[in-house]
Amino acid sequence: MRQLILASALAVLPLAAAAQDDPVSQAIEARQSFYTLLGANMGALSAMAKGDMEYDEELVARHAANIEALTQYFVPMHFIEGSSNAEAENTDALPAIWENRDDFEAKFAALGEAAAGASDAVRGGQGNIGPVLGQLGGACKACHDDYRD
Ligand code: ASC
Repeated sequence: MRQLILASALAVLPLAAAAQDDPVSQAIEARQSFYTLLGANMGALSAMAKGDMEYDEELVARHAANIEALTQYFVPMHFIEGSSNAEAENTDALPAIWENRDDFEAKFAALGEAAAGASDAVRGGQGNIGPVLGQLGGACKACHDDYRD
């Protein structure tokens, strides 16, 4: 019985490995990891803007700097052929991305532009975070409205 269980477990290993090695799954994981990082830093800005977290100038500036750095990363290259939510599991990426590639990439570039200077802009007091969040959130939303399910 033990051998049987072990044999069965070993038999499914290649399947699990195949799923992880699949370029579509890898691309989806990569881009979602990127948005997780972006969201973690946005969340910290948001918590400080709302007063759920005490205003800490150095900490908020570091989070904003992370957002500036992350938005220079070219995440559109992880939106590979075959990885829309019409073709793949576990993704909200709409096929419209592949039909409007230039606009999708322009909207991502606009997020980078919205983030530029954020690490300085959030300094000087809690009240300075809100406008930065608004600018960033607007760029997030512009892309989500058209390209995320
Ligand atoms: C965020 C976050 C988003 C955007 C979006 C803006 O903080 O996690 O996805 O802003 O809500 O509309």
